Amino acid sequence: MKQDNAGISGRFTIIAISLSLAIGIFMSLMLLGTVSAKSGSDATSQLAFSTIMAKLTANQVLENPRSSATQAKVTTAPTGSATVKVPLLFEFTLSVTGASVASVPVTVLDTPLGELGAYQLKVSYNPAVIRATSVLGGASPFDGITAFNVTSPVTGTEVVEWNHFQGGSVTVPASIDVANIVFTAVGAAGECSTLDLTIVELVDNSAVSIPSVAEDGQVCLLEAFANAETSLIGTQDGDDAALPTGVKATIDQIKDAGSGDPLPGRLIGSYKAALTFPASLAEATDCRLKSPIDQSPTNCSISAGLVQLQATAGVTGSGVTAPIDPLAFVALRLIGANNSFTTVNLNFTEIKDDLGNLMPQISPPDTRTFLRGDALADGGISIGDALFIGQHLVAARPVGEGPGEVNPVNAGSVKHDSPNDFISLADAILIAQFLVGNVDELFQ
Ligand SMILES: [Ca+2]
Ligand SMILES: [Ca+2]
Repeated sequence: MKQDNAGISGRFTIIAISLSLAIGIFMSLMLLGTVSAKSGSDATSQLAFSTIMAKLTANQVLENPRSSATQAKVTTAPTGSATVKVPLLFEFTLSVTGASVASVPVTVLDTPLGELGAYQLKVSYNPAVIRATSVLGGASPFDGITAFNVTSPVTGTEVVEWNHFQGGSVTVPASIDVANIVFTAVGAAGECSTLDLTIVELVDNSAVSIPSVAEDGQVCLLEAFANAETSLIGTQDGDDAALPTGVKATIDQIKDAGSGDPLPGRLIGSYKAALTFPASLAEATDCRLKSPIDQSPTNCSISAGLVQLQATAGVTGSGVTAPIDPLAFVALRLIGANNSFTTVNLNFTEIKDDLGNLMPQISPPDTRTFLRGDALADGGISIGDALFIGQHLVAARPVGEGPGEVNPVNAGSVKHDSPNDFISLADAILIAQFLVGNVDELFQ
């Protein structure tokens, strides 16, 4: 360009020469800077240039879409760009016994030409939720780490930083786990910590920096998987002066699903259940949800052979610990003959903790079998059944399901009362009348 303009006026030539010199100097600086950056020189004069390069890299990062494989393929940079990531959401299930420990993988994707010579990474997190205790290797040739350190540069934040280099020049696959950060849970279930990943260095087999993008993630602490031990029990409703007879549902204990260990602190937030029985042999006459799990949305509806139960402990995030006895009471009347065994089932279709985690019922359904008139629950009708009722009425014999106790449903259902059945002398008298043939097996 300078030669082409040599024949034109001297004034213009001077301008042209000046312009060329300026461009030349700028290009030289660019070249020097590139080489210096790659060689890792520490010259102070290159700091400004490094800043420019950093900005360029940052721009490349912005143009390189995160977490989109389809769009990533559009990248036209001849050298390509690698991605280093931690899981977008790592669910950390808390253990019941001992420390809760989990390994979170760190993955490098799409290194140009499969070259990954060495790296140094750091991840910051919330130490009130998780603490890094070590960093383990990933896949070969990055199946170990060289050095790691945990620091707390800012209050409320902890940083684990580590590095590793491979011994040779082995190429790596398009996706390789280069490390596993071992975290111990210190927070409570439901708490989360971001995993803020920073790529300190990522170099190829010639120690040349690889353009790269970091993808952050998150760790959330989850309650241990739990099951609910529940029961269905024949009883009288202690909240009613008339003491109607029926069955109660209870949640007795929450247990770790794996170990079976009790989880006494686990909160129960809500439940849904169904009580079922043959409509020809029994009917429900009342349904009552019991405090403290009696809040909306509720259901305590009665239909033929079915009572639906549903309630919550209150607002989302609240709950109560087991045992919950009673959860609900259903006044139950036997309507069949005194030779027809009546089986009642309680199925919890849903039990949730305060965080909404499901806690399935252990060995559903809970079952009880009743026989109308069999007050002492020995499987048949005899004068002993009338005796038991008589003794109960003078407070000499308790109501219950144990030996020597008066079965409330079997006893109360002999003579039907209104609106709900209860145990009275009329029940005992009807049994006696049946035994001498005054009434039939339906006590009519
Ligand atoms: Ca009996
Ligand atoms: Ca009765």
